[in-house]
Amino acid sequence: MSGKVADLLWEMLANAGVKRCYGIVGDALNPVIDGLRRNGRIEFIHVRHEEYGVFAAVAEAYLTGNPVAVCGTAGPGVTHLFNGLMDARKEGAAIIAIAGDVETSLIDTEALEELNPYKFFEAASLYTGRLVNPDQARSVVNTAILTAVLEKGPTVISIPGDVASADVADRSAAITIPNPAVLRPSDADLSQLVKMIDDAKTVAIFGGDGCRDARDEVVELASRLKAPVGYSFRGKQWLEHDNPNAVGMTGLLGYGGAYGAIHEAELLLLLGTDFPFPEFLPGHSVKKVQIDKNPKHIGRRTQVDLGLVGDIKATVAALLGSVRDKTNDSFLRKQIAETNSFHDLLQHYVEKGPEIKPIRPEFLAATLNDLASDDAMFFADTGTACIWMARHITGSKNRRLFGSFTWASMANAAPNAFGAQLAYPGRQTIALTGDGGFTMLGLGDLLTQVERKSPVVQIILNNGSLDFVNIEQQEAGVIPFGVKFDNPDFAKVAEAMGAKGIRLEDPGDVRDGLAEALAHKDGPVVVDAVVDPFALSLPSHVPFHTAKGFTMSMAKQVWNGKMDDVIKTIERNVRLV
Ligand SMILES: Cc1ncc(C[n+]2csc(CCOP(=O)(O)OP(=O)(O)O)c2C)c(N)n1
Repeated sequence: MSGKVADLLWEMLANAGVKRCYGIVGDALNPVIDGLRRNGRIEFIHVRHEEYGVFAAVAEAYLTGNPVAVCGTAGPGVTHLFNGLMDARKEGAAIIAIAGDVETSLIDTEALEELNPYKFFEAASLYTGRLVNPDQARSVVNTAILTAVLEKGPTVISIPGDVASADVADRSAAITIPNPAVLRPSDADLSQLVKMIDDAKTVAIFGGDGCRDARDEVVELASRLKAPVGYSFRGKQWLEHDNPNAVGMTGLLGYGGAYGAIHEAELLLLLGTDFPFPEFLPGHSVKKVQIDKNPKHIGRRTQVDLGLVGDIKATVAALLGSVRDKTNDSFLRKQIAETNSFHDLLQHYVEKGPEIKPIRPEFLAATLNDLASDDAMFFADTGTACIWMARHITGSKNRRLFGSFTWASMANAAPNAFGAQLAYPGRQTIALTGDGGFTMLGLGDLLTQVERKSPVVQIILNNGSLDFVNIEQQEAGVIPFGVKFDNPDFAKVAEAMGAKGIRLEDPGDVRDGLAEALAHKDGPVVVDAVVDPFALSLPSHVPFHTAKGFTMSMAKQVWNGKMDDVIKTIERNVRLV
């Protein structure tokens, strides 16, 4: 290794397991990028928008567990990273952002492209180090890497070009990343929990991403307690498949018996979840116990009767040795029956789908679910794609479902899928994108996928609107506004850009079109699916304000002469078709 700060930086990142750096070059970054080129161990992924690179990196980091680097040049290149870094923070992805900085002689002079990295990254970054002296390099890079990996989130190293190209005295690039410790609650807390479980006639479980490596333990606990298991979107992929006690999701995307299960149980166990919609969680009528390895999560979404700090795997394993099995399964059977009847309801537009034009998104998603491979990776844009993925894409041991579930940014799915495809070449990678989301960020970087011949399948829900907000506005009882726009034929656009384009307008073409897209291995595919913009989605449990909001919105639309839209919405959602 030659002896510049930039060399030490890349060598340490490579030693920490970083395989890729996504970003765009620029003059402030030149000495840094030159170091990356010299090093040769980390692949540089040139993207057309820095934010796209970060979303790709977030998916790579989340799925592989490895840290991933991103970079942007001083000022605007750096600000383009920001939304993606917020996503990394919320989704818990270990990202190290290399931010170009102005020369040290210009710091604090309001120089061209200067920004204060401490202030700017404060909301997103778990640690920000600014290298103003080569002697800081080893320590700052070490801290940035360890913080990102162990605290699972983004960190920033801000580097002025003159420091990057300066000689460094301490060249020790070895880096030691300790394995996380096993975290288990105290015996006294566990005994209290065992007593609460044994005393409760009925127990329900609601799990999140914290159950990622604890699936078997949670499923066994549920089986022994005859407890229905609901989950957040992040928990779905771990807790739904091969689990006879699974009862679906609650919240706006909700389906199945989850809402009833968690509201009607005597005791609710919240496992590894920071579920952000308190209005869908029960109040004081249900006793609640929350277990999470992050103590800050305890009780912040809803008041709990007992909070335990621990890994779900270790904690539930400890419980399994102590709790008494329950014998009465009538509560569980009731919630399963509820779940089954909701699944039947969901099947309506799936079964009718082949006859309904415009294409029903339920039918599109269910057909995709049917055709995709058992280890496919699915990514949903924030928007209605989340609803259809939550309800119609089933997980399996090897399938993965991911999105901007906690930050809820638009335009995440296509870049997420691109990053996943780079990490797992050849594995089926499917982005369900909104037309708003795809034109926000996915379109420009389709060129990146084309260049790399990445076989990413992006399925655009072409509904000519920001439909999720359209639904939200109706829920709130206001007249939909600012949500409609015109689209080109995305299949033709994709073809012009060098990708494969498939346009789906007729429901009869859906199955063959999707099968063709999934079979295409030579590069990216864009499926332009013209779907029903009037398809509504209501949660399995409709809160009073939501039902009232819809009625109000419909009434106001009638008064404002939008009778056509009202009729179409009603007609297309009350099974007249
Ligand atoms: C960057 C960003 N801007 C705005 C929003 C608010 N928002 C959430 S969903 C949504 C609509 C998404 O529309 P589209 O991508 O077309 O998907 P659809 O809901 O129509 O399926 C909007 C505007 C957001 N979450 N993120």
